[in-house]
Amino acid sequence: MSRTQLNLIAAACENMGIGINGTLPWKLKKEMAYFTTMTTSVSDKKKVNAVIMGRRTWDCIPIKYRPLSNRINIVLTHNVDYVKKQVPEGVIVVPGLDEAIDHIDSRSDIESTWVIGGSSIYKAAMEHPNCGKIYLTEIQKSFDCDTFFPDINKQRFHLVNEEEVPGEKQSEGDINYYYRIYKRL
Ligand code: FOL
Repeated sequence: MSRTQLNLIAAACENMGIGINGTLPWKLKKEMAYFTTMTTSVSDKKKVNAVIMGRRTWDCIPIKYRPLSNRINIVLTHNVDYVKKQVPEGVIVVPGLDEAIDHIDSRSDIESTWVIGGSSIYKAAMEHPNCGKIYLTEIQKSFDCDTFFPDINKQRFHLVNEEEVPGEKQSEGDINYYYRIYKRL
């Protein structure tokens, strides 16, 4: 029996866009700091968190920031042998979500697991029995996007108010957003 719970984290705009031309459509410094804090924070100082991402999301992270520091980086690709040669030592390369979960289950030093995109990985994670919560930043503006966050099935996921994230409207420049959490029923 797998003990790994998948938490999704994403920022999406009004049209549910999450990316354009292999990058983020916006530059939101505090929102990115929230991503870093949420994916890095542990309650047991002896442990670390894991981040699971698709190969294109790996490519979208600036070279100076990858692998994402203080987190176990797991990259999903159908081309494991090729991608393994392209990423630094220590990065885990696996063909799918189930293999990523098996890897995490096999070790005792991982506290929580964050699925950080993109579209197809979010969709697979949302449909996976191990899916727990979705941490979605809802940006109150439309951006030109070519990749989108998959539909959240509101029958299976409901909006919750958790103490762990600020509930009030956030603002950076002329952009407003909210930190939302959806929990699986
Ligand atoms: N979730 C949320 N809430 N916001 C995001 O921007 C986001 N982005 C991704 C996945 N989930 C998200 C995927 N894209 C970095 C860059 C792109 C990216 C994810 C992470 C990155 O470079 N992160 C660094 C900090 C960079 C900085 O401070 O500018 C890190 O250490 O986390």
